[in-house]
Amino acid sequence: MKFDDLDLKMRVYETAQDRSVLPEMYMVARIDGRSFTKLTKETYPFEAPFDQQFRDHMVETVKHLMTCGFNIIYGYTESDEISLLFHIAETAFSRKTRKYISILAGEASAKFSSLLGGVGAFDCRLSELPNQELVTDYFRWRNEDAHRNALNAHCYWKLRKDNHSEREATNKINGLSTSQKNELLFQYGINFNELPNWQKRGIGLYWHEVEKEGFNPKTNKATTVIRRELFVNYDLPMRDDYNRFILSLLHHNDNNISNNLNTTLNNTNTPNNKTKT
Ligand SMILES: Nc1nc2c(ncn2[C@@H]2O[C@H](COP(=O)(O)OP(=O)(O)O)[C@@H](O)[C@H]2O)c(=O)[nH]1
Ligand SMILES: [Mg+2]
Repeated sequence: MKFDDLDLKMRVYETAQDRSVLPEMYMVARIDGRSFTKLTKETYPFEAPFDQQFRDHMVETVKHLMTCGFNIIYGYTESDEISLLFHIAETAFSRKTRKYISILAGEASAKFSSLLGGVGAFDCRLSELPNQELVTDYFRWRNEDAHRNALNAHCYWKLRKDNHSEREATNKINGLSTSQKNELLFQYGINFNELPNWQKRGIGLYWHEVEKEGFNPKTNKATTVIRRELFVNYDLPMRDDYNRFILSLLHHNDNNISNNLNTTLNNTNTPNNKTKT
């Protein structure tokens, strides 16, 4: 069989199940560390419940994902997970879900492993959200998850360091209300409200436009240029203020939508069976 015929015959098996995210749907990817309970407690002795170096590895991984070829307007990390909000007019890979999921899991695993000096792998899933309210709900959900995790993790490790077994500590925490957990920490001399916000709310990354001094070789004169820089926010707002913060990011990026949307529609409708995908 000629190569071209064989190529045509076999490629269909790879691509028949391909699907793309519809235009005007918001895409949010969540990338999560695989078996990081073992990685952080057995393979590597990270400090519990929160380790600054582990946090910094996660932040660097988010930066890498936000600059590896996609148009991502917001990155968020808490615990061993990363959420990424794509620009609504993102057109990369004709919005094929398998490309986003496999590339982001691969890039995150590669970056994190190189920082760690060992193997740390991530999985990835994609939410397709039809409106801005659901996008703010998504990020509020992860923000609340960070808050609950932080309270539980601080309680758990205080008990463990106070001679409770894994089972005793877990059972004790499961039977407590939120205010009782706060009280438990208080008895160990910790005021939960005073713990660093990054532990309780997670960390957000987004683009800032900054003016930089440049040099124009044609005119031989100094000039100012506008550059995009990633800003890392370790003091995110919480509750309804956080929903409003996400909404403001979405509105800020709305300006370019109408222009870009035409491109989205054109690109997603272009059949490209022949091109290597
Ligand atoms: N020691 C330590 N562990 C962390 C830190 N951040 C996240 N983890 C752990 O990462 C794990 C994340 O939970 P999950 O994704 O549900 O578990 P997995 O399925 O084992 O990856 C939990 O066991 C957390 O305690 C940290 O800063 N220090
Ligand atoms: Mg995990």
